[in-house]
Amino acid sequence: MQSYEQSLRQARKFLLEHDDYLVVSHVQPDGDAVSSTLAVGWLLSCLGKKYTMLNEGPIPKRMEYLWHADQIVNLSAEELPRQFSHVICVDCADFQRVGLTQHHFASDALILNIDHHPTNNGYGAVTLIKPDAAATAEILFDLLKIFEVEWDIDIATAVYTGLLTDTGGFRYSNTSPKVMAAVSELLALGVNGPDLAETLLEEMTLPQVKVLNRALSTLQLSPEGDIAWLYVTPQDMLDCGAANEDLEGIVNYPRNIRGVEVGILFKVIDDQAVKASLRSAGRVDVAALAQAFGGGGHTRAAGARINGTLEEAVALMLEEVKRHL
Ligand SMILES: [Mn+2]
Repeated sequence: MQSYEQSLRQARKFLLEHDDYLVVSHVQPDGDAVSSTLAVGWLLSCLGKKYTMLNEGPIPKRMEYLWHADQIVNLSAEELPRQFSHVICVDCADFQRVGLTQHHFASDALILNIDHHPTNNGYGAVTLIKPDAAATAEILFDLLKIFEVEWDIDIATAVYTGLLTDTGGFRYSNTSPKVMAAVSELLALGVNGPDLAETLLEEMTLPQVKVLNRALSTLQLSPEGDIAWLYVTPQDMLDCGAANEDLEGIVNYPRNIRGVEVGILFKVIDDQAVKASLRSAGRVDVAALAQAFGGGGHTRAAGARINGTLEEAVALMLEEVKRHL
């Protein structure tokens, strides 16, 4: 088993040795996914390398302020008519998380896998995985440090964004002394912390408030009061004019209820599939729970896709949660 320092050096070598990279992250990218994609892009631009940043879908509007955010190719709107031999995957616990972007990987592509999910299965020719890192952005903070590049406000803001969002505003248990030391450095570079917190964590769109209202009206609790769940249907999304990113944070409401150990948001995809977002108060490892359904994530925050109707998905998931309680 190689050390973290060895992995950092191997990743460095991978980035120096080749050219014309494809940088991708997971479907429905969150703050860490977007900022990690951009941080790798920023580094490659400093190194004078050719690179293309790509995601299966659009990046959330609230992250449009980030350096070169508009240069991440959105596969649902644009075409990318070629394949790449060198790919960097950030914040993707398994290969399938990259979604449709994988059609642009050459069959013999060399992959650099940079991630912090404990459920990462180690795909790729080079792996840089640190399961106790608060965010993939924290790993990029370390990686950027071993290059001769001069940090500016753009890269500092990108790294800060990943740290801020994956720690829930520096509140979750992953907010380590290391995170705060990094944050201290980033603030000293001029990052506007309060502005970013407002944009990324506080501000809500009207569709977001409307869909939250809908979701809350579906709240249910187990008889013991230790599991709480809500759901959102495609019709709710349509009626509220909500996008996927508007669902972010809703799952915290059931979990925040006193006495609840596991909170779940079920998002109905169609009559054959349901997406479940899981949050744990600490006693249950929801990553293990999600893995039972082919999903993954972190001990306290995870997700999975369940085949079946809403009723079937709820029944299956509740049964699995009870087994873990
Ligand atoms: Mn992350």
